Amino acid sequence: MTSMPEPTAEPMPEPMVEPTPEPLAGTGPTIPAGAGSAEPAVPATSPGQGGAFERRVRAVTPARLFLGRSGTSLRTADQLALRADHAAAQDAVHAALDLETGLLAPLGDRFGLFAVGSAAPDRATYLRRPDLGRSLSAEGRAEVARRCPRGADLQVVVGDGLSVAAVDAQVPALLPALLDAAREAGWSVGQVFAVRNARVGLLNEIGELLDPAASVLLIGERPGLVTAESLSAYLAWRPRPGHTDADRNLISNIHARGVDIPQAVARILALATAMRAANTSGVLVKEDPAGPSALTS
Ligand code: B12
Repeated sequence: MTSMPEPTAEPMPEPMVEPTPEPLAGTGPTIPAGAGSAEPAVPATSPGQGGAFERRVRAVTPARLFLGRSGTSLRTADQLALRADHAAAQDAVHAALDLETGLLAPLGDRFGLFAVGSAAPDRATYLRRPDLGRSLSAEGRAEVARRCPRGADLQVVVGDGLSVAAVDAQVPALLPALLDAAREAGWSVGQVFAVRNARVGLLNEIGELLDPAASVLLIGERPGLVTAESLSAYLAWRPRPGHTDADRNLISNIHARGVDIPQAVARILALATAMRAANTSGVLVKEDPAGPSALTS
């Protein structure tokens, strides 16, 4: 009986402990092509296969990465989540600002928050005519002029913008915190009001009408598929007709997975303080990379 040959003594490669970067896709089990199919075999992947590299990426972005797949398709759970987020984005754009019964109602009692309209008469027109969202309706202009004192150090305005969901989610906590912190910092604060069907360019008319030093417009951002609840604070120093985005600054991405309320308040006030120091706003004013405390001190 002949003895079996010894297995070839080829050295095994060292096992990889934590490959960098780890494979992103195509390393999972393979779904064989059907018998006689001309299609190549398609690897099936599922989340989690990226290991440490995937965890590192997930820690810095909520973007839809490493979703995995079933054959050539998204997995059902991911497909349903995508459709739900898309529906939320559409709802956020088309909803109406509700100061009477919604989440913003307590702000009416506490701060006298009231709403006026832009020159866009309804949501459908607003979406087609951004220019109309940049000025107040005639009645709105008259009401603001009647109810809001001129010449405040800081005038805060709430605009629905492209996401009412963002306003509902962020403004009930942000507005009181911002007004309190501004007063504590010694700013005189104007009568806050809301504008339906608002665009960022409204800041110019607010500046002309009320002559505040700093204006802050808290406005719903165009919703995406990560969140429909992201708010921006656009700031301008002594805004006037003819000013452009180059004369404005903003703190964006105020939402649960982005800039939180305390950070937003600190950054808004730090920017306003920097504008006051520079007597201007826009491209000549930058946030200090060392953080808001560096600007406010
Ligand atoms: C849409 C959009 C744009 C569009 C605006 C056109 C339009 N009519 O909507 C375009 C493609 C032109 C654009 C350009 C730029 N954008 Co932009 N934009 C956005 C986005 C996706 C949504 C903004 C939104 O919903 N605004 C609210 C609605 C209601 O406003 P609106 O009145 O309809 O539209 C005005 C604003 O969108 C404003 N705007 C848009 N971008 C910027 C950037 C700055 C610095 C300012 C002051 C104003 C501004 O311009 C519009 C006309 O006034 C945001 C992302 C986000 N998370 O907010 C980034 C965002 C606001 N943009 C950003 C940047 C950096 C820019 C650019 C400077 C990029 C560049 N290097 O050229 C330019 C500057 C614009 C300018 N006019 O000077 C940054 C701002 C970062 C910051 N904190 O300063 C953001 C947050 C994206 C990001 N990187 O995270 N943008």
